[in-house]
Amino acid sequence: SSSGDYTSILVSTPAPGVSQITLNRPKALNALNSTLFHEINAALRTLSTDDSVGAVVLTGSDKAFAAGADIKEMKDKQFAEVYAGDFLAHWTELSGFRKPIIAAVSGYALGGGCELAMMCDVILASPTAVFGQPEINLGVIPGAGGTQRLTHAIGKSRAMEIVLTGRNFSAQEASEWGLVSRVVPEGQSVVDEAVKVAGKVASKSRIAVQAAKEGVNSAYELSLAQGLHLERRLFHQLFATNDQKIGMKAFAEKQKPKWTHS
Ligand code: CO8
Repeated sequence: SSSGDYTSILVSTPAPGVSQITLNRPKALNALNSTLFHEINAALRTLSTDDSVGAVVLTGSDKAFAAGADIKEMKDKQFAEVYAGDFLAHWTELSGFRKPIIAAVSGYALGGGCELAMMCDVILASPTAVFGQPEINLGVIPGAGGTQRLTHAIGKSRAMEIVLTGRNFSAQEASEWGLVSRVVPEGQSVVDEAVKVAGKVASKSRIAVQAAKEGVNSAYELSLAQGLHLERRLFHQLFATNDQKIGMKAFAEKQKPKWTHS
């Protein structure tokens, strides 16, 4: 579907090869209800088959990346309904998207909002970003990666403190702990910076980028030996591409490579 069909997100093209998805439920601080998530999935499905798109920026507003799953939508649900219907299982679709997603986080990234950012490949934060997994304050626990991806990213003791106390943490802490790749300096737009990173990624060979993402992600799933094996096989496979020939030839001839993405 075209971006005109969406009610809770905006889709734009801020730079060549870059698509931007902006969460747009300002009155609810971008709380993630099912409409919003289905729209993210639909947009990504379209972008996945659009050869002009090399990378995606996912962002919210200055005040909120996303303040979590929509509590008002969840509050009256019963066990049988959430279990039988596998409530929120559709949230996992984004993590299977094969092009890089750069999250640009300003303001609140809480609960499902923090988990959504962690499903992305790179997180950039503005100094105003506030992260947290406050689910414990609602009588539940994180359900979309907060006990898993956060622990991988920042370690057990810190993840335990955050998940058990429900306290928020700052952009500065997120950066020191390695959850975000960096905090953009005050006065600089985190979205502009994310578009720059995405633009740079989009300027590379798409097929090499895809293999690189697959390789890094496998570090979270496989043993070191299996991961190194997969990495070497992916590396070998790239010798079957035109872009490997183009890239290495261009280097040897001191030229700029013109990728064919094949
Ligand atoms: N859900 C629904 N509505 C929300 C949410 C939310 N998560 N967050 C904010 N809103 C709404 C508020 O209700 C308010 O609406 P209204 O104007 O109609 O009263 C509006 O947004 C503005 O919010 P506030 O007035 O509260 O704004 P403040 O600036 O005073 O406070 C806060 C901002 C601190 C972010 C506050 O809104 C807040 O604490 N929000 C809730 C944060 C939270 O608990 N998030 C976790 C939710 S649970 C979750 O994400 C579980 C994910 C599980 C995934 C499982 C997958 C299988």
